[in-house]
Amino acid sequence: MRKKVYSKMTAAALAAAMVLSAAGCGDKGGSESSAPAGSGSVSSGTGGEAEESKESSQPGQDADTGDHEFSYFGSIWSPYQESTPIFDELMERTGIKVNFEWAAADGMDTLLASKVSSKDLPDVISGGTAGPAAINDLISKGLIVPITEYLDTDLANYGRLLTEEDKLFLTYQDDGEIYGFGLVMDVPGSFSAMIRTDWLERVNMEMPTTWDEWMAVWKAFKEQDANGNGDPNDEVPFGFNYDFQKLVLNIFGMNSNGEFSVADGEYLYDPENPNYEKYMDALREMYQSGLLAQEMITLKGADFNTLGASNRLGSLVGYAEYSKNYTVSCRELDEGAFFQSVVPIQGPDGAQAIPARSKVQGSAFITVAAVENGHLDDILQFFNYVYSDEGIELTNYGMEGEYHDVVDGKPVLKAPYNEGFKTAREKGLIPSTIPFCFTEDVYMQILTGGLSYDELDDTGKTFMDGLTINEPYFYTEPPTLQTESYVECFDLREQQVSLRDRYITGEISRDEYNEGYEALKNQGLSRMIEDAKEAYRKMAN
Ligand SMILES: [Ca+2]
Ligand SMILES: [Ca+2]
Repeated sequence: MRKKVYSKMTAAALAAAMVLSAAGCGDKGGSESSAPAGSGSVSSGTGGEAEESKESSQPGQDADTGDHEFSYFGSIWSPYQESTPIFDELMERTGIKVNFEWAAADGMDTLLASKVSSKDLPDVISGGTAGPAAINDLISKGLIVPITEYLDTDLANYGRLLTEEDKLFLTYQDDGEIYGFGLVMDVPGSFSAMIRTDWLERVNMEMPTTWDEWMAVWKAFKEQDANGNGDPNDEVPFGFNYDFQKLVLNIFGMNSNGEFSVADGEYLYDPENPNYEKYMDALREMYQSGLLAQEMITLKGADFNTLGASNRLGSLVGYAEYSKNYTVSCRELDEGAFFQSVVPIQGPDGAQAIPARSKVQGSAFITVAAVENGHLDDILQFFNYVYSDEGIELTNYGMEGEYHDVVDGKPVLKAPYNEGFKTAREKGLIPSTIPFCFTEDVYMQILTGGLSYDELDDTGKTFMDGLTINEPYFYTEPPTLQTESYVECFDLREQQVSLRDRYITGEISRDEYNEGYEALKNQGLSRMIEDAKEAYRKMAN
């Protein structure tokens, strides 16, 4: 489908069709929209006329002309606060009141579903770090307002931060529109490989660089008592979070997002990649030789952190900050413990890459209720300010004198705001619960507590190394293209993963994997693979 022409007028018309008619008052048509004062709310589906304005109108304020406000329903998590001096200052400066309603991340989806079913849509919905689970459904129902045209106009301060590639990443496949906006974080460093240098010393080996050298080191960790606790069999030579398969796929030449990579200009499902066999075979060999954790398939989230802190893991690829966190934890068991961040593991064919952190996230969405409530302009104006130079300074550095001083023309955070991300966030800085632009400069100020690299201790240095040494090896993850068949093939994709895992752990043979995979392709994966290629060609043209 071609790009929709979707002006504010058509958005209003759509809102009337989708929301008003559902609420049982759509047949008033033009007269309703020309005289909406005091009756703008459609939040009450069953209550009488008298109750209809209770939510959107403040006493004494005109719902359509005088008030500048909107409702914001968002996910919140520790250590973020529901109200902060930064939010207050944003509202003060823009003259727009944001009526926040927060939901704990695990209750968000249920609450949102109940709002949708009771036709009580908030003006803005935010899933926090990503869109809420139901967002694609809401978009397909026409309940979300595309922001594509505003990127050059009312939301130009956001638009200016996006490259064409970023826009591609945010585009909804079905209609070519951009709906979500959110965190912009231009800090590419995020993941790193790391290795216990104290283990290397104990097994008397040098820092590995080639694939063969890494394999030799892992075998030494396996065979010897590398952690020095008297038990030669409790070491896990290499680990990775099961959910971050991309961090291993790239060792074998697939610059993947975990499922797809772009190979020779074509968007390719990883199991179709000629390198995929090599990846599966290498992991199978490593698994069977005990170089990988035998509980590999369940190693994610907190379980992975437990392993990292257990003094049993010799090397890994994961978030750069693990090098600091795991070193600190392991030192409670072994004071010589040290995870040194290193450049990416070089694969058997010489591939050496690591994904950069995604720069943009589409996590917040404007609903058709905002248009109906007359709040669209306020929303665009508010967030356009958040992404302006002044707004970026405010959300990152707070108010001058209180949160930061200006030194040599540059904002410099004061203590305690520069002492850690948790403190900064608790006090309202870098508020990831709303869309904003997180600057690399403030990230580094908080990371280092205002110290220079040389002033950091070794745990700070290894973390910083993990963020900086990988720069020559970064690749941009391809987007996940939500084609119709991609969504429909959820179960088939899961079955492919299960086949892969059973091959790696030695439960099935190569022939059995191939047979199973062919069957999945016949059941629908083939179509998904072709649709994905086609969607990418269209998008990249
Ligand atoms: Ca061992
Ligand atoms: Ca041991």
